[in-house]
Amino acid sequence: MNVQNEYIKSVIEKVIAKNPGEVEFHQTVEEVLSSLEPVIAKHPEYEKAALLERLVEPERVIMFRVPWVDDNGNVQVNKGYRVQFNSAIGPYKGGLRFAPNVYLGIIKFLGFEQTFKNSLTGLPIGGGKGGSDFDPTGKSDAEIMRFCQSFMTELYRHIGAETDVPAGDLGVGAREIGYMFGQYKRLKNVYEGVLTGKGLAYGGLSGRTEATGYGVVFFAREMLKHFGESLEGKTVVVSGFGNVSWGTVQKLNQLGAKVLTISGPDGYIYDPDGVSTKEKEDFMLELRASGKNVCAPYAEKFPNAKFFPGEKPWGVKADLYIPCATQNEIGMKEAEAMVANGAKFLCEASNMPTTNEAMAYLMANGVVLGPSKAANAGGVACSCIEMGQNAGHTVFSPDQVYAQLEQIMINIHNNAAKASEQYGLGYNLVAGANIAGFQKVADAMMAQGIV
Ligand code: 2IT
Repeated sequence: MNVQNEYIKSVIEKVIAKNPGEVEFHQTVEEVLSSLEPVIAKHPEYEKAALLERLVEPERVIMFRVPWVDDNGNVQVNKGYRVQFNSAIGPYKGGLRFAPNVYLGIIKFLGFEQTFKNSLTGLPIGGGKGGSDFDPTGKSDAEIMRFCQSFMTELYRHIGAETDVPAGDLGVGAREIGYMFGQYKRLKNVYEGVLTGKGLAYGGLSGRTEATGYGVVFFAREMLKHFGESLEGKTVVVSGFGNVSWGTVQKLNQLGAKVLTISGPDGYIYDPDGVSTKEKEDFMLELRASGKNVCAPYAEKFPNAKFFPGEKPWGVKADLYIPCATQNEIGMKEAEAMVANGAKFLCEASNMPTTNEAMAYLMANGVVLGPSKAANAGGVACSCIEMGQNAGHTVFSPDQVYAQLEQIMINIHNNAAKASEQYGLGYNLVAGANIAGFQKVADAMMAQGIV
C-alpha cells in the first residue's frame, strides 16, 4: 500500500509489530487506514485523540477453552473466541465462525471489518466477532449440539441483548444458533434477543436467511445502474455454495441474470444452463445440509454441468464476479485471469475475498469493485432488525423486512459513492465505504471522550 500520511503509516507499523503473525488483521488495517488519508489530513484532532490507535485495538478480547466429548467418547478441546471490537455506536454485533483455520488474527480481521460494516448500515450496532477452530465437517448432529452447548457455557457471561449479540458466519447456521440459544436461555434464565439468525418459531426474522445474498445483489444492481446497466441477461460467476451463495443465486435468478458457477473446497461447478431453477437452488441447500462441504454432487445430479476438481472459478468469463466463499479467494493470479477475460464488475459477498494487491490491480485495470463491508452488510442489517423485533416483542412480515433491506442497500451504495465523490476520489466504492463507515464511528468516539 502506498501510504504518505505519517500518522497512518506509524499506526499501521505499530499494528504489525504489536500483533505478530496476524496477517489477515494486518491486511484489513492497511486496507482501511490507507484509504482514510484524505479524512485524516482534514482532521488533525484525530491524532491528538489517538483515535486510530484506539480504533485498531479491540475493546476486549475473550479467549476460552471449549471441551466436549465426541461420539466415540473421546474428549476434544477447541479454542473459543469473542472479540468485542468497538461499541462506540451500539452493542457489539457480529457473527461466530466455526472453521479449522480460525485463530485470533481471523477473528480480529472480521471484527475490525464488522465495525465499519455495521456503521454503514446506518443502524446502531457496534463491531464484534467470535468463533472457534472447531471443524463442523463430518460431525454428527449430537456432536454439533454438545460443542455448541459447551461453547455457550463460557460465552453466555460475556454477551446479552444490550451488550453483545452474536449471529452466524461460516460453519454456524440456524441449527447451531438454535443449540446456542437454548443453552444461553437455560443458563441465564432470560428470554432475550441475544443471538440473531434464530429460527422463526423462537424470535427469528423472516428473510434473515436470504438477507446477505439478496443484499449483495441489490448492491451489485446499484453498481451496474451507475454505469447505465442492469442485471437482466448478465452472466455471473459465483463462488461458494453456502448460505450467502444460495441467497445471491436466488436473487440473481429473480432479476434475470444467469449464474454460471458455484464452488466448494473440492473444486467448482460450471453449469452452462445456469444455476437457474428452483430445483438447483434447493440442491444447494441439500449440499450444505449434507455436512460434507463438497459441491461435486451437483454435476451428478445435473449432468449438463461440469465439475472442475481442485480449481477456482475465476478463470470463467462473465459480466459480474461475486465471491461468496471466504477471505483471500482472489489473489494476483485470479485477478489477472479476470482482467484477461475483460472483467468489468466485482461485487464482494464474502468478507475480504480479495487481497490488497489484487484489489489495487483490478481497480487499476478498470474493474469496478463493490467492497464486502458495504456489499454484504444486508445480513447484519437484518440482524439488527431482528434485535428490534425481539426488543419490541413483535413479529415483522417478510415484506416489511425485504423493503427495509432493499432501501438500506441502496443507501449504503449511495453513501459510499457520495463519500468518495466528496473527497475527490470519483466513483471509488472501496475508499468511499471505508470513509463513510469510519466517519460515524469516529464522530461517536470523539464525542465520548478517551475511552
Ligand atoms: O459477516 C457478517 O456480517 C456476518 N456474519 C453476519 C453478522 C450478524 O451479526 O448478522
